[in-house]
Amino acid sequence: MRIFSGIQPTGRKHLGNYIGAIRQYVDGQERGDAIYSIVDLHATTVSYDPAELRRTVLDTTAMLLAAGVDPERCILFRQSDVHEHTELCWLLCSVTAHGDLNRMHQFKEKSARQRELVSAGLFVYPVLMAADILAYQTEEVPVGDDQRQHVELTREIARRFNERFGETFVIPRHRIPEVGARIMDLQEPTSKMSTTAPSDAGVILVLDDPDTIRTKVKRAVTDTGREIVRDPERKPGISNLIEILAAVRDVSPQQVEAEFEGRGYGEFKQAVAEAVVEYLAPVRERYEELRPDEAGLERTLREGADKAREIASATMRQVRAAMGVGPTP
Ligand code: ATP
Ligand code: LTN
Repeated sequence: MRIFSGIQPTGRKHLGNYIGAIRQYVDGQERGDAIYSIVDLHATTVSYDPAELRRTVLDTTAMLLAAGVDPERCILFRQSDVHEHTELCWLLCSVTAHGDLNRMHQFKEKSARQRELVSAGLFVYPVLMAADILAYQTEEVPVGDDQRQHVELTREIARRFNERFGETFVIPRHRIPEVGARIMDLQEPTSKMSTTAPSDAGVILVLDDPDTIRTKVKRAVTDTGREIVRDPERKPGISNLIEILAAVRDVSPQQVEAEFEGRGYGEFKQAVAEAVVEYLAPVRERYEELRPDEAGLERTLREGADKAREIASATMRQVRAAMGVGPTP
């Protein structure tokens, strides 16, 4: 089974990214033929600093390796190293409805946040994501819940292409985890934990040191009442902590509720904090070892890109032939 996912380059990956996506990448290596891309071209759709972008690609590469993504068992590469993605993005624009792009939640949110320029790239962002996925004839896309709509659009683009130009693309499906698909901000548990949150207080970074994690969990907003039960409407704060503990321990939220029945918020938070500290510590340690070797990280990305290009270029030959683009094959 072909698995593909993309992740934006930042030096600030958080617990939501880790639980919702990164750890599914590691599992994917067991279940199929997995391809993961650090999507630097997506990062250029909002204001950014070029030198920092180069660095954050390496930060994210080291983070994925530290989490257990293994270039011997998957393909790991930088999106911009495989030019097929940009070409396919353009070609897919011809079967993408402007109205569909207009409905994308992420575009609405991100465009509202831009201070200087809402770029056309930000609008076309989901088409580039569709190109990433379809270039590899992907069957399964591991992502967090916030990417559901983008994967749905990718399916629509693939269907429309196949209808218009003949059977070319596999129709992919998302793989969204049952527990931890939408980890919420600890300070504002009605918004998802995000790199771009106004404050770091509610965001647990994978690279936070143990004491910072403890402080953030201790100060997490809780709800009125004393029961430790999941009720995202009435008790978003406690529900989020239940979800985090369940995900980190790999048990169901019901098991967490049962374990903490009759116990207080203080004790519960302490258990959550210690579980998260223990969960992230080995990743942080491996990251510190791996990140300084920039030449090694670049080599990993280059080797990954060579393998990815082979697959993507085969798809592009089919796409060009089907669309009547370029010389007669
Ligand atoms: P952020 O909002 O933090 O910037 P993002 O979605 O814009 O995240 P990525 O870093 O590329 O950018 O996300 C990587 C993966 O993490 C995606 O599959 C996304 O669905 C998932 N993800 C992001 N936030 C959360 C969250 N709070 N809970 C679970 N999964 C998440
Ligand atoms: N849009 C995604 C990142 C992303 C992606 C992809 C995810 C780019 N290309 C292909 C899965 C498959 C995000 O914002 N997290």
